[in-house]
Amino acid sequence: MKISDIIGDLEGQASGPLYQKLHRALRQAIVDKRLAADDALPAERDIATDINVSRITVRKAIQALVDEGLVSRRHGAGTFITARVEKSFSKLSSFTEDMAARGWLARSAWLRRSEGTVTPEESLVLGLSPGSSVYRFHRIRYADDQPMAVETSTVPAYCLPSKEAVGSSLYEALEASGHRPVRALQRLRAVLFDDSQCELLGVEPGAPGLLIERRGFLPDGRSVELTQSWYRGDMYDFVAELNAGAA
Ligand code: 16G
Repeated sequence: MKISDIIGDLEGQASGPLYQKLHRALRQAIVDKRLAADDALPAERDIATDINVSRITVRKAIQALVDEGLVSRRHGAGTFITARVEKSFSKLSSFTEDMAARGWLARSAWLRRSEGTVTPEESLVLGLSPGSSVYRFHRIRYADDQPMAVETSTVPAYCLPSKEAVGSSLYEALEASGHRPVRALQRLRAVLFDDSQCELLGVEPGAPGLLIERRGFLPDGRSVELTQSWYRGDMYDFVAELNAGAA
């Protein structure tokens, strides 16, 4: 594989240091799938000779892709386009933001969007009085055209002006109404998708999934979100930074 055939002429790129131009060009090639998941990048020195830049420039551009999780280095084997999404388990980000960080466009297909009364279980988890109104959102989440997850969220009705306020991003709508969660509790469990989930996600029957339950809180401690996310097990790696001594 010759990188010059894939990214074309760097001079045509917007201004900025050379390594940023190269980084942007490689990033675009990954987003457009001209460089596909699991493809190996040529060695640094070969890229440098091929496109006539220094090895330092190539190294810095690749490091920027590593930092974004778009490529990963496999010891002794080289640098590969990441096939799976590396998702931080300790960052309170939204699906839309996670996808945007990789240059992918998040979209959703609505399965259900409804208003109702809190169930006894939701009432306990969300700390809402029986009879309180909630909105429920049930969506298939896509990255570009790739189905990634199925999600069900319950949000107290006072947190949004209406259920239609949620367009493509729940967190965007919550932020706009001043109710974006600032803290969350999460638990993650391995599951096997049931038949209907497999159909929605376009995966083989019995494919593995990750069920992540998130309870999000407002600064004053009230619960704002109870979400169950079924993420495709073949698409996600969950990563977290651990510090010795931290509580
Ligand atoms: C993520 C969250 C989910 C949240 C959603 C909002 C995890 C495991 N789950 O999928 O709790 O409701 O993002 O995404 O991260 P949105 O703003 O794109 O609708």
